[in-house]
Amino acid sequence: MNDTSFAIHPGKSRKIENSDYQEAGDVLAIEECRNGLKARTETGELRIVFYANEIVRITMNFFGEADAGTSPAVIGGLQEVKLEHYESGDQAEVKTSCLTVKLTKSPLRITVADAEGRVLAGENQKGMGYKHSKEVICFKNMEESDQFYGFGEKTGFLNKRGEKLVMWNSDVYAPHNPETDPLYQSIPFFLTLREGQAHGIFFDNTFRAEFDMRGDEFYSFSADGGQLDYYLMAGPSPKDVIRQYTSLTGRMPLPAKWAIGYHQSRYSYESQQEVMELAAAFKEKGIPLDSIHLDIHYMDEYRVFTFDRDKFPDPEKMISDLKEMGIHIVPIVDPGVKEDPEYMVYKQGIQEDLFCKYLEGNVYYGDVWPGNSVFPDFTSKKVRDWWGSLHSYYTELGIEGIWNDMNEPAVFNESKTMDLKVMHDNDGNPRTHKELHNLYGLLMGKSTYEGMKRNLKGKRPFLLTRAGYSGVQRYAAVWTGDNRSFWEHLQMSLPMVMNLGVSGIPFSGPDVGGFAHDSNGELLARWTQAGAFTPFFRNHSVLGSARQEPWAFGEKYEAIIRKYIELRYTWMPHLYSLFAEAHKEGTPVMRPLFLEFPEDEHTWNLSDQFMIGDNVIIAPIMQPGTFHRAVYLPEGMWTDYWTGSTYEGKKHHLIKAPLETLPIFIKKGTMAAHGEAGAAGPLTLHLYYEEGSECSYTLYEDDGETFAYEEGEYREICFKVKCEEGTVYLNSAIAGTYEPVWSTVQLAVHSRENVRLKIGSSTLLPEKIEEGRHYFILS
Ligand code: MIG
Repeated sequence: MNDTSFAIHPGKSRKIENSDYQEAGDVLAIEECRNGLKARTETGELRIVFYANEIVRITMNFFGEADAGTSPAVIGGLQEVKLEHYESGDQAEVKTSCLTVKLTKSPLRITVADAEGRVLAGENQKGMGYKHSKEVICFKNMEESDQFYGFGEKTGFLNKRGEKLVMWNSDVYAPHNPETDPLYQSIPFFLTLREGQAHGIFFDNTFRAEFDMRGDEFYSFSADGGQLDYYLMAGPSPKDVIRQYTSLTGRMPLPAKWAIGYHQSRYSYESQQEVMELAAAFKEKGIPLDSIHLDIHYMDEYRVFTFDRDKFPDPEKMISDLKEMGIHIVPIVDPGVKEDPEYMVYKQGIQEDLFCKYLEGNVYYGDVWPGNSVFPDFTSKKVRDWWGSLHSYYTELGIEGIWNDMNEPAVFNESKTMDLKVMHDNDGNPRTHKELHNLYGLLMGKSTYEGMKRNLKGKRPFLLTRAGYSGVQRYAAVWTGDNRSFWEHLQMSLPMVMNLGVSGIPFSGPDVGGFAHDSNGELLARWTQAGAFTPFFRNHSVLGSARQEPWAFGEKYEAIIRKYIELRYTWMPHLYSLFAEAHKEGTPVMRPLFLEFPEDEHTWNLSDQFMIGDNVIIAPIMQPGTFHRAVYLPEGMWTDYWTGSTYEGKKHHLIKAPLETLPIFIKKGTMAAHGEAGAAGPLTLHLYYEEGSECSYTLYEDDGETFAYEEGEYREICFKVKCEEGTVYLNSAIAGTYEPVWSTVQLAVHSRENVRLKIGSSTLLPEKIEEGRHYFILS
């Protein structure tokens, strides 16, 4: 693993880039097609098709007709658009109300501009072309002020300007360094922020792909094969770009509420007794817990869809006893199926021809946990349906959540994955593993999620996945794989999860406490503080490492860890409302500050703070022995969540944060809803009073476990608030038929001065005033 100096021997010359680069030939003829234009070039075809006024798809096939088909990432179809089209001499132009695409015919160049004529993607000296008659590449001008975000799951800082990013789903146990790339997910999408405005590019090519953002004049994206096929999204705000990108690739379903609570995992809890003792310990210590994950040891010799009956004699009882304690079991399911003619899954799959195989017909075998194994061919609907239905094994035991691991797919061999020559069925349109590798995790997720959903008859499944491609958000939450119990990995997890959010995946998080290496009390306490606000919140660690349950490092740390797990539940109504927003708009729950303050350059590479929604800033401590940190607060006035002190925005502040304190700031003149763990306790709307301010706040609630919300059984309350002369004017609009189970709904106005509440024509005085909070009962 460790290189010696030989790696930089002067005799090892650098490969000469672009030596055999061929540009696309000139445009010979242009004709109109549905929602756009088709251009015949010397050797191939270019298609420019508007999916919406703000989204244009550009497809170039250098060697033949452009294929209008898409990868399974894309589910959004063509919307009606009003197009204008001009052509004169060497120039052609096609435009909607939001985007203009200009073509120069000789040499072929494409310039995309917005309605104001601002060039979003220009091509000067270089356009697009190919290498070695198969690799495709496209160059775009880079502007001095361009900042780049997204690209899915990447190490390093938030802003990817100056980086090269590779898309090839890879099982990387170690290391996860700033230069470690690629990891498990491939999300070939990025957002460019330029002087406060944003646009996006989604390069829908499933081959191994590369984004090179290192230059000053150009950036490029390329792939080892296929067409040059990309979508440009006009923005103009960063949130608009994410909305547009997720209109193409889909949004997350509403999560089961238990799935956004606290998860406890370990590689592995090895017996039924150990699991029951673990659950009892949480109860006894009064630490809220929603789920326990079962890693590979629960199975009978790593056969998926089995339990080891010696160690887990009665899984059904275990699961129902846990359910009574409010705890869900989430078992791991890997794609590798053990070669064993007496094992039903293997036998059926072989008999019905459901596993990945070579063109010649022989099944592909690879070594994973169960030894010699076969791999379901998820590119076939028949296989997806079969695999999905196998999950009745779990649902009949009362299981509602599944954890997919090793689905890059990972194989224990030198290439770390399946033979690239394997020919996937791809629903009758066979393609090599080389082409479809990056889709394996996505399609396993689709199969699993849809199968679980069928089997659960109206309940929301939870799926956690390691690998994925664009669109994975429709099926699964993502955890960021095998990190280590390093402070550096806590630091790295923030920009990683923020960029996943920008990339359309709002439900993700790292292994809290760190997976490999030994954690310690201080690290686990600080990581749990940050984890309380990452969308997916699971403590997980590797076999042989120091135990990492909340109490593992003694009472001092246990108390702090408990406090922050509880805080997660206090904030649940706010978080759940944000998940509802992610479901509807694609906007991430955990946000980089630039999403809300795109014009503020202090936010452009701010990697150690994040926002929850549009008004809460979290600034975790991520170094040992550190009890102060600098916090940047953007425009506005901000309240310290713990002390109530006010801080001025557009400034850096030195904030005190002893071990029990996670710095949290709430923008004045805004709201946040709090509840209580588990019980149907009071719902408290906190309003941080600011004289002269106006705000709106959308609270979303439903049963948290079924799809009844699709039938209107939800409650959405849109509050409108004005703070004027010591009076809070409150208006609310209600939608949906669900009756929430909150015992009461109260408003807590945080204000040093006396306040009154006005709803319509009635004026209310506070029921009580405590620590600067003025409480009003609303219902
Ligand atoms: O090669 O199932 O990332 O979370 O505990 C290791 C055992 C396989 C890798 C996952 C990790 C999990 C582990 N798995």
